[in-house]
Amino acid sequence: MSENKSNYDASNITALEGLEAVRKRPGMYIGSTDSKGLHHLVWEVVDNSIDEHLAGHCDHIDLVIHKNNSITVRDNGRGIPTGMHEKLQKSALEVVMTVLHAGGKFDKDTYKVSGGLHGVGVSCVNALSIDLKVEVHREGKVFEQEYSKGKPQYDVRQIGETDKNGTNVTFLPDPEIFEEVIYEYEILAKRARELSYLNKGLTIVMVDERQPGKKGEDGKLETEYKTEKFHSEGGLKEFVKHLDIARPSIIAEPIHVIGRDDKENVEVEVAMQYNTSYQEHIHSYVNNINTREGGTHVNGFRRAVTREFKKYADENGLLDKLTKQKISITGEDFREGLTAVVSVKVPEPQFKGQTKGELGNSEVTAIVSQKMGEVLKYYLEENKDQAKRIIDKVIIAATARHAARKARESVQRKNVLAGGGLPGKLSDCSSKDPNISEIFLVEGDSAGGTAKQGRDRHFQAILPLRGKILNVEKAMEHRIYENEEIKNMFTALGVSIEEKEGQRVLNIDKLRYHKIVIMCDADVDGSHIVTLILTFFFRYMKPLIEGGYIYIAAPPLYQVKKGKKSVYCWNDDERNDAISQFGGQDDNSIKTQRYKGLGEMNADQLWETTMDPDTRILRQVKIEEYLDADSVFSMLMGDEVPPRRAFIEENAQYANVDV
Ligand code: 0RA
Repeated sequence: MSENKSNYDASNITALEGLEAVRKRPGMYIGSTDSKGLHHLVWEVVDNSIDEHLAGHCDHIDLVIHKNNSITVRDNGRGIPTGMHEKLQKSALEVVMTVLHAGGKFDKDTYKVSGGLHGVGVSCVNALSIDLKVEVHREGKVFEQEYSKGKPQYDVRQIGETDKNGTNVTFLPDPEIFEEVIYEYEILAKRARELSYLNKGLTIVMVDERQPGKKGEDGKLETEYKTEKFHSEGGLKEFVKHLDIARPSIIAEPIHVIGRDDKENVEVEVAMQYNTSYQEHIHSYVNNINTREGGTHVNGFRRAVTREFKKYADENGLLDKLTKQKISITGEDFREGLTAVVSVKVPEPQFKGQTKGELGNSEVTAIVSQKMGEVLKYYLEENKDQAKRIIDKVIIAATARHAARKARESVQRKNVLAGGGLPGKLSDCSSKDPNISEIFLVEGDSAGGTAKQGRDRHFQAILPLRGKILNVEKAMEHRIYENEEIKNMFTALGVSIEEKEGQRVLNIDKLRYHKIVIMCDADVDGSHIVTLILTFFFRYMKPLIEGGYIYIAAPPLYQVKKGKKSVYCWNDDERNDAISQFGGQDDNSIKTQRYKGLGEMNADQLWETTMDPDTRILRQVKIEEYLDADSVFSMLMGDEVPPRRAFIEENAQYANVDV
C-alpha cells in the first residue's frame, strides 16, 4: 500500500472539500445536530449492513454502544471492497469512506436502503466523527484504516488474515458538531427491533457497555453488559402481533402475504389482523424505510382489502341487512380495527410528498393489489368462520358510522338552530380574537368556580368538565357525539367534523381560542382525567394538537410558609430547598400545605400560580412519534390489562406519584 502514499492529488482535494462541506453544514446532510442527528449516524452505517442482508450476504449485525458513547457496527456481509480504485488511484475502501455518495453499490438489481430516503453514506458519518476506524474482513485478509474528522490517518493497511467476511466500523461523534454525545439505548433498540421484523432471519445483537448485564438465578451476571438479541422468524406476522399487544384480536392468526413480481423485481410482504378497537393502523415500508405518508403500495393494499371483502360479503348475502336499512358500505368500514404492516422492496424507489415519506412508483399499486387479492380470496374461502367475524365487524362499523353521522349532524344542526349558542357552562372571555384568547378546561364545577373568579375575563374563558369524561378509546363513535362534556367542547371551541370524500376531517377555521389549557389536580385522578381528555383530542381533534393549540397547566403541589413569606413548590426538591431557606422548617400550623386539589387554592392563588401568563408554567402537548402515541393511548385506555400494568410500572418514575 506504500505506492499510494498521500500524494496530494486532485481527488484528495475533492474528497476533503466534500467532507468539509458536511462539517460546515451538517444539518443539510443528517437533518440536525441534536439527538436525532446523532442517532441518525448509526443508521447511516447500519443501513449499509442491511443492504448487504438484502443482497443475500449478511445475516448478523452487532451494534455496540461503548462506555464513551462511541458506536461499533459489525456485520458479516461481503466487506467493503479494498482493491485499487482505478480512477482515483487509491483503495476503494478509502474512497467509500471519504468521498461523498461513493458508498454506492454499483449494481442496480439489488434493493437499497442507503441512497433511499436518508442515505447520505458512511462518508458523512466519517466527516462528523472525531475518530473513526474501519476494519474489513475480505478475501482472507483483514484491512484497516483510521480517520479523524474524515481525514485518513494512514493508508489502508493489511493487519492480518481471516476466514471471515464483513465490515466493522467504530466511530465517536465529534462533540464540536453535536449538542450532546449521549446515545439512548431505547431509540436504537426500537429501530433494531423494527429492522428484525422487517428482515426475517436477520439477527441484530445490541450491547450497551454503559449498563451491566442481567443477573441470572444464581445472582451472577449472565452477560457482562446489557445485551439484547433481536431476531424474528415470523417477520411481519410477529410485527403485527407486537403492534396489537394491547388490542385483542378477533381472528386466530394474522393474514400473511408474501409475493414477488419478477418483471418489475418488486417484493411484497403484508401481515394484517383485525382487533376489537375502532382505529385503523397501517404501517408501511419501502426497502425498510418507514413511509409515513403511505403511497402506491398502501393504495394497492387498501384497494385489495375493500374489493375482496366486499365481493365475498356480497356473494354470500352477508350485506343484506345493511341494504334493507339503506346503509351503504365504504372502504373505511373495512379498515376499522385493522392493523397491518405493508412492506415492499423496490429496486429504484421514488419518494414524494412533503417529507418524502410517500412512495411514488405507480407500478407498485397493481402489484400489491394483485398479490393481496390472490391470498385474501383463498383465505376467505378457507376460513369461513374468521371471514364471518370480520364481515360482522365491518357491518357494525358501517352501522356505527351511519349512527355517528346522524348524531353529529343532529348536534351540529341544533347548534345552528340555537344561533350557534355556546354551552351554558362556558364562562366566555370578552375578547373575540382567537389569537389572544385562552380556554381552560377545568376538572369539576368547584375548581371551575375558583378559576372563574381568578381569571382575567378579558382573554380567559372557563369550561368546567364534570368528573371523568367519556373514555373514547372504548366507546362507539355515536356515543361520543351524544356525550354532554364532549358536545360542550365542540361548541365552545367552535370546531366541527365534516365529511370530505368519505373521510372525516376536523374543521378548525372557526377555532375560538388559540390556547386550550387542560387544568386538573396534580394527583393520580387528575392525571387520569388529563389522559382521558388527551385521548379524546388525539382521536377526534388531532389537528389541534398538531397545530400546537393544546396545553397542560401545572398547578403547584405545595405552599411553604414562614411568617409573612411564602413560596409555591412544584416538586419535593423545591419544597426541601424552600424549607431549608426558611431556616430548616416552615412554621405553618397545618405544616407545609399540600394542595390536594385545585379547589383548595383560592382564586388569587390559582391565578398567581397557574393562570397568570407572567408566572405560570404551561406544557405544550406535541406528538413526537405518532406510532408511539397511538400505542400508548391504546395501552392506557384499552382493554388489555397486562401491557398497561407493564407500561405504568416502566414509566412510574416519570409520573407524579400522589402522596
Ligand atoms: C461498497 C460496495 C459493496 C459493499 C459495501 C460498499 C459495503 C459497505 C458497508 C458499510 C458497512 N458494512 C458494509 N458492507 C458493505 C459491494 C461489495 C461487493 O460487490 O463485493
